[in-house]
Amino acid sequence: MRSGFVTIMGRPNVGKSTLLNSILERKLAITSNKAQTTRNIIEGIYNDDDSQIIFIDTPGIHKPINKLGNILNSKSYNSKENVDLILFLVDIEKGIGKGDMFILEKLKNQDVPVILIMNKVDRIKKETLLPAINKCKELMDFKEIIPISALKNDNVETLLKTIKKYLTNEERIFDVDKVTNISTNFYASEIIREKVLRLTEEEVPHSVTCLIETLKEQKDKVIIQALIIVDRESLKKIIIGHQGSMLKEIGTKAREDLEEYFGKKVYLELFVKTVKNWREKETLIRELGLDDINF
Ligand SMILES: Nc1nc2c(ncn2[C@@H]2O[C@H](COP(=O)(O)OP(=O)(O)OP(=O)(O)O)[C@@H](O)[C@H]2O)c(=O)[nH]1
Ligand SMILES: [Mg+2]
Repeated sequence: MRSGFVTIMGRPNVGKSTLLNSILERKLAITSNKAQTTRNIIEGIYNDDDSQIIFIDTPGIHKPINKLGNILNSKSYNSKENVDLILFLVDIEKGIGKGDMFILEKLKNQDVPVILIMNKVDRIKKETLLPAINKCKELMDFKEIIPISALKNDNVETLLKTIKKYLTNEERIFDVDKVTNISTNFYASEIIREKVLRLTEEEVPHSVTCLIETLKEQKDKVIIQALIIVDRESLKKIIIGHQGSMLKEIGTKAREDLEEYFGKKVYLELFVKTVKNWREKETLIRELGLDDINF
């Protein structure tokens, strides 16, 4: 029996959360084609007969342009403390760029072993793979270089097998029925945020926050009231859409996912609210008696 903590790091949008979901064979972390989808450290626990691996999905590391960006980056950097292994993900289609190199420099000066994962191999021509791997060998002393497609679940089994070699604990750390550190309320709010990110166009930035006001789980149904908070009146308009059409679609798509998660009928009511600034947002969250988990 082997167990341990493994952090998944990399630039935004390289597929970290997709990989976590693929390994766990369930949707735990939300994903979208927009950068900075993940804002919190999300732990997902993988169990099989001879191992337990606690995966830590982190926000993509990027050049911060605001307070939120700084917070996200520090959450990610801190995730490499006390882990057995770092999975450094890159997007093989885009290639290794300045942003990846910036993170690499930080990974060089520490003791935790690093595996380079070249994700999105489904997007490249086969014959370009080997030269790409050879080029990466020069960048750093990676313990291994593994090409995968997180989306198509390609080579993920091999990756798992490799990870197991680096686990240092000899007993399970958590009960086998524990899957994650995130709460039901947080998951529900994330699903709504995912639909906002996926359904709206580029003009909706990542300042969108979703909060659960009430979540009542009953025997045969779940009743949820949630708040979508934005910092501009124009964004509110986009999210509501023509005659409420966008908000309706966000609600329908979120409800479908939540029904699958709860395994019962979900009644979901969404409200959109504009706040003038960061401070007003924090006050509103406090008034509602909610955690600041989405920041
Ligand atoms: N074609 C292809 N697309 C992928 C693959 N893995 C992830 N994607 C897509 O890449 C986009 C970003 O994926 P995420 O998992 O949200 O990326 P992330 O690294 O968690 O991003 P942040 O949370 O913003 O740091 C999504 O649209 C995914 O569907 C892959 O193996 N192949
Ligand atoms: Mg993510």
